[in-house]
Order: sequence, then structure tokens, then C-alpha cells
Amino acid sequence: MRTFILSPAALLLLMLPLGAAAQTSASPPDRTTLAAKTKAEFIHAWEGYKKYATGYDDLLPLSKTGKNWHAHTLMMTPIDSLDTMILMGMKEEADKTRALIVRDLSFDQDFEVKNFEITIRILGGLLSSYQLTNDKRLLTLADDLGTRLLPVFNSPTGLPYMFVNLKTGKTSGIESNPAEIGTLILEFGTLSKLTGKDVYFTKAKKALVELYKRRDPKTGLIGSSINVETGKWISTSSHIGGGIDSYYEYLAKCERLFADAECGAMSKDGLRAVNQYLADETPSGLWYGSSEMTTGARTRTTYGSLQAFLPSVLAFTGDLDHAKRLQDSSFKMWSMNGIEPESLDYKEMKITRAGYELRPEIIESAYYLDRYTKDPKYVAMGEVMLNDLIKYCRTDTGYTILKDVATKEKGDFMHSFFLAETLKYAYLLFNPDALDFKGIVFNTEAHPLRKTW
Ligand code: DMJ
Repeated sequence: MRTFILSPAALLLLMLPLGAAAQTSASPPDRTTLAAKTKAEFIHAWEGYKKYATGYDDLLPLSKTGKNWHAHTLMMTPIDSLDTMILMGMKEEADKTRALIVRDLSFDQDFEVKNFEITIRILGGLLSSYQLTNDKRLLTLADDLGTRLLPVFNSPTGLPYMFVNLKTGKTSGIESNPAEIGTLILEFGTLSKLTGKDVYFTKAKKALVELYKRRDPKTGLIGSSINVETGKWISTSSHIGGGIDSYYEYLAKCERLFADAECGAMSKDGLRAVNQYLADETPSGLWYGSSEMTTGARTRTTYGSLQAFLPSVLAFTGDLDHAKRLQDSSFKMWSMNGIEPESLDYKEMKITRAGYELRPEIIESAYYLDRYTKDPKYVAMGEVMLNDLIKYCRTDTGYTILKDVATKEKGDFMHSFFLAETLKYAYLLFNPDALDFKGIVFNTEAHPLRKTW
């Protein structure tokens, strides 16, 4: 039996009509102090990575060593962290890191990579850091990587294979999902615009359209697993969690970044189906669960840390009502244990997957809502979450995942997205002037892409 003990600050936020909380607390959140605190935590995590895991993709904070995804590092943490350093004003450290990336990063590697992960982290990271520094060598690296990834699109349907060998171009992985298929257009499209090579945009856009075409004709929902060679669904379970989530994000952002009306129409239609069949109004608030794609019938009432991205997309597309109410639910989920779980049965208010992977989505949504509403309650939420992260996930070597949010037992991994996203969104929430929010679009790894075309 789990007990839910709320921290005093979280309790205050939940008890007050949300919005009044920040004004009524003893001292209103001071953005400058919170931004400086977030930057200090970023430096702590980055220094831990450098000390124990230089030469590896990720830090294992408890083992005090590093780990690679493949036979050789692709410099995952340095690339994911670089634009955060730039936005935090860490010029000297960013210059050093950029020089190291340019010197050591090579994509001439005889191993298979996961197209989606490499695209959002490495391609996205190189492109945004190129735009922030104007260092052409980063664009050359991105172009080289893009060329090596392109064979994924050579399936009979145009839906990309999951894996590709960076040296030989050999592809594998015919069972894919909407997130891995539909979360490529921002990076590949930007690469097209910056290099003048249309092929990147054309292939990624075709993948998106081919996926959309396979939505259920009655409900408009999509499933969670599809065969890229036959184009047939393998799983017709529909939801907004991992494996589907960023498909919706990229439809909306594709419209904004490329002024692409077709993406806009697909986004509108997709979100309509999501709101019609997945939104769940319950006594404990608004949530989004799972439904059968062909009927819209509810199959599961679970929501978790990944799903907490949705308020950001709802706010981005102008649906502030759903966005605000869903963020309140996400924060309720966070406050149950002072850290959110991977999955919660929102009907029973019972945890169904107890881990926490240092995920950013709930803070990302707080950042978007702060930008669109200017309601101080989102900064207050951010303050609670930052303090909880420091309390439960910090180690003397960096930050780490939790195996169980109730017991706070620590795991042994610091995902690169903690530096790319979680701490970046927290910092930008507290110091919004560090970036021109309206002039950029974030990829799903929080790498800002600027429309310069
Ligand atoms: C990140 O790699 C991206 O945000 C992705 O869209 C979802 N998973 C992680 C963060 O949780």
C-alpha cells in the first residue's frame, strides 16, 4: 500500500485555487534566483558527466563511470547539452565542448543506430547548435549524418525502418510506431532548408503523410505499432503515451516551422480525435487514457510522465482550456509522491509503473503554459519540481533516475535528455528572456530550431 505525502509547497499549490497560489505564498517565486539555481544544478550534472563519463554517451552516476549506446561513442551527452550551455550563457564551456565535438565526432561507424533517437538527439542537437553559433562544421556533421540515415526511408511504403547501419546503410526493424515514424520532419526538414537538399524534407514529410493516411477512417485515431513494409497496423491500441506522443507534437510544429498547411490540417484532425476519444473527464480532473483505435472504446485509464507533454502541444495549438486542466492533473500526479511515476491509473489514483526517468515533459508543459498565460502558478510549480529533483534525484556525481517514486530508491543512469530538456525547460521557465520563444520551435529533445528561411 503506497502512502501519498505531499510536500508543504505542493500542498499549498493544490489547496489554493490554482493561480492564487503563487501570489499568496509567503514569498513569491523569484525567477532570477531560481534560474541561477537551475544553472548551478546543470553545472553539477555536466561536471559529473565530464569527471566520470568523458568519452561515453551517458553517465552512470552510482557506478561512477559511463556507458555507450553502441561500439563507439556518438557523444550523446555533449551534443544534447551544448545548446543548453549556450542558452545558460556558459560561453567558455560551450566553446570547449563544441571544439571537442568537431574534433572527435565521426559517423563513419560500422554499427546500427535507432533512427528516431539519433535524429532527435544528435541531428537536432547539431542543427540547433549550428544555428546558435554559426559554426558551419556542425552543419557539415549534420549533413553527413542525414545522408547516412536516409536509407531508412527506402521501404515499399515510405514509412521508415527503425534501424540503419551508419556505414553500410543496411536497414532493419520493420515493426515501428507513430512516434518513431512521425518525429523526423523538424530535423530533416530543417536540414533541407539549411543545405538546399530537398530530399530530407521530402522523405520525412512522405513518412508523416503515409502514417496519417493509415488513421482509422471512422475515429481518426492511430494505433501504436505498424509494419513499415505492408503499412498494416500490428497494434490498434491508441493513446498519447510513449510510441505515439511526439507524432502529434511534430504535426503541429511542422505547420509552424515550415508554414505547411497540410501538416496543420493533419494536426487539427489528429487532435480532434484525441480529444474526442482519449480525453477522460473524471472526478479527479481531466486525463487522457487509451482507447481501441477502430471504435474509440476506452481500454485503459493510465497516464504518466511521458503523457505530460500534451499540455504543451494543446497550449501551442491554442487549446488553453484543456492544456491548463491537464497540467493541473499532471501536477497532481507529481505531488502524490513529490516526483511523478512512469504510469498512474488515474481512476484508482494508483501507481502502475513506479520508476522516474528524469523526464522533462511536465516541466516543458509548465514552461509553455507560463509563456501563453503568464500565470505565476506555473513558475511556482516549477519551483516545487526543481526542489523535488534536487531532493530526490541528485547524487554527489550528478543526477540519477529513480526505481520507485514512492520509496525514492535510486537507479543508476543519467539520460542525456536531463541536460538537453529537463534542466533547459526549467531554466527557460525561470529565465524566459534567454530565448525568443515565438521565433523558434523546439524539437522533441528541446533543441530550438529557428526559421531562417
Ligand atoms: C526524450 O528523448 C524525448 O523528449 C522523447 O520525445 C520522449 N522521451 C524522452 C524524454 O522523456
